[in-house]
Amino acid sequence: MKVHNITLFHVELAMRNPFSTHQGSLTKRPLIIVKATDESGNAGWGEVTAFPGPFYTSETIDTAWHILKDFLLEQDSLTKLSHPSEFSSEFSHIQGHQMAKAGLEAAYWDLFAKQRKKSLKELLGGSRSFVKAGAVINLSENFREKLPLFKEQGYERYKLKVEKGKEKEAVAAVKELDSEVQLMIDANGAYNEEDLSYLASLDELGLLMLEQPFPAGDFYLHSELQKRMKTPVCLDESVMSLHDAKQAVRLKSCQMINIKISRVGGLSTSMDIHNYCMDNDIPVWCGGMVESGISKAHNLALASLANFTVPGDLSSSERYFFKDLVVPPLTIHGGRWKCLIS
Ligand code: OSB
Ligand code: MG
Repeated sequence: MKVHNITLFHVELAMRNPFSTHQGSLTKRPLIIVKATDESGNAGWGEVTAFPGPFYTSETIDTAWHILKDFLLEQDSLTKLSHPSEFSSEFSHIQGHQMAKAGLEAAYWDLFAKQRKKSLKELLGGSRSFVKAGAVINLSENFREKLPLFKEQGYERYKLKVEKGKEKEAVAAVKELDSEVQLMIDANGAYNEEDLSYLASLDELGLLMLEQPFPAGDFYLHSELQKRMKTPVCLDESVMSLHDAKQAVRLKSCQMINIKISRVGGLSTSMDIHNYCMDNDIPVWCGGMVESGISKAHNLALASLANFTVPGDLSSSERYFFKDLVVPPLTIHGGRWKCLIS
């Protein structure tokens, strides 16, 4: 594929409210935007969604800038790829830094789609005509206030971040508001071995799934919990590669996987994980990174693949930001995404 020039931009989006997890908080959203151009006037866009601090994974926006500038953009082979799917093996000698890689790879995929005059969805082989949306209610928000608001917008699945140990009372309070609601909890790795029995007792809540109860890297504890629990365990931070996904599935550490393009190092690996999970009867869904419309468009293309059977963390831009980078801002209609993917 022809790539003439790559430009990086630092941008910062103002957030309506802080986004808080057990690991840390986000009060404004710095991003690196990657633009890849060819000589015929085509431009492909990507976005690096690392956070300002290393609370979710070890990368930050500043480490990503450094890796992009001083390593990835210095590679001679950058202009010699014939297809964006060659990107991850070509740069596998650069260890880790999945988000820096994913942002650059995204610009390649987008440019390639534009050169072929295809949508990204078509290029990836997506089969859905719409994508179902879920919403996340984070630790700095009040679900009593947010749930009715999001219900009105049609979100079909709710993910709660709940203060450690308060899951049962939180779910009881949500069910009082709405007994039918499809609910899951994301613990962002807040628990440890002593909590196995408590976590197993959360089966009584009938959750859609329990996301990342133990820290990343611990496939053993997740597998112990999944043995004792009917509720599907879902992995997020633990899966940074296809290899991690294979370990998780083989060790029975989970029954679902949250795929974030940036966390796993790009769209190609996301598709590999999707395919591996489909062959092994593990449903997947698309995670979010409090990101701009550029990533969101890529997320939607990915989430149109067949095994994305659970609504993802795919909310409208206005949910987090006053202004999106993409105009008009990306918005759900009746709880579903139709724009930009067909
Ligand atoms: O665990 O998925 C997570 C945001 C920051 C850190 C971790 C997570 C999240 C989200 C974002 O849940 C969800 C979204 O973008 O809507
Ligand atoms: Mg998560």
